[in-house]
Amino acid sequence: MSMLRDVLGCSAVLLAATAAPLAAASQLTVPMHKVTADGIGDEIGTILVTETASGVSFKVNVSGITAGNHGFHVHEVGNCAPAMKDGKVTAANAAGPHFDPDQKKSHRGPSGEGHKGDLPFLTATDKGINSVVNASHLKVADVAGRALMIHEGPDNYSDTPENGGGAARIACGVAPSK
Ligand SMILES: [Cu+2]
Repeated sequence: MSMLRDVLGCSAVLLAATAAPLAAASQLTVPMHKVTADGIGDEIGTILVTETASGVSFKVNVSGITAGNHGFHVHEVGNCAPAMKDGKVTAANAAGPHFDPDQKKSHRGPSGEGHKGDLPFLTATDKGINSVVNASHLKVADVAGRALMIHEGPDNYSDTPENGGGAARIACGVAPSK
């Protein structure tokens, strides 16, 4: 009997050890695509979203983006298709606004005080973007099933101009759901 208990005890420990990593999907790979009013275009790279001890890191590796700073956010809806905005078909507008579950209705950048989807802006060289940015106010679960968006313009982390000035949506990717 005591041997049986040992066997059962042992397998229970093994089960717990193998189940834990499966329960916490702590990394997502997001394929990024060019987006225009005509639709979703070529894949231009990926973003690796990883849960860390201090939030979430975004490892961005994309090409075909003009050199300079670009606004970068989590948008509400995991859909990169064009949709109507102010009477015009607009690139990736189906992704909706910045992820804002707490109804802050303010764009404040990565401080965590405004839209939860506000992230640090990205900087492209003439080779594209190859960098890592971190958001301490997020978990991977906040990103799952939503859209990651790169804008044409920079981001001054304020509401003036609207959404930090990023303007057009130029690259978009849907994060896998959990
Ligand atoms: Cu955005």
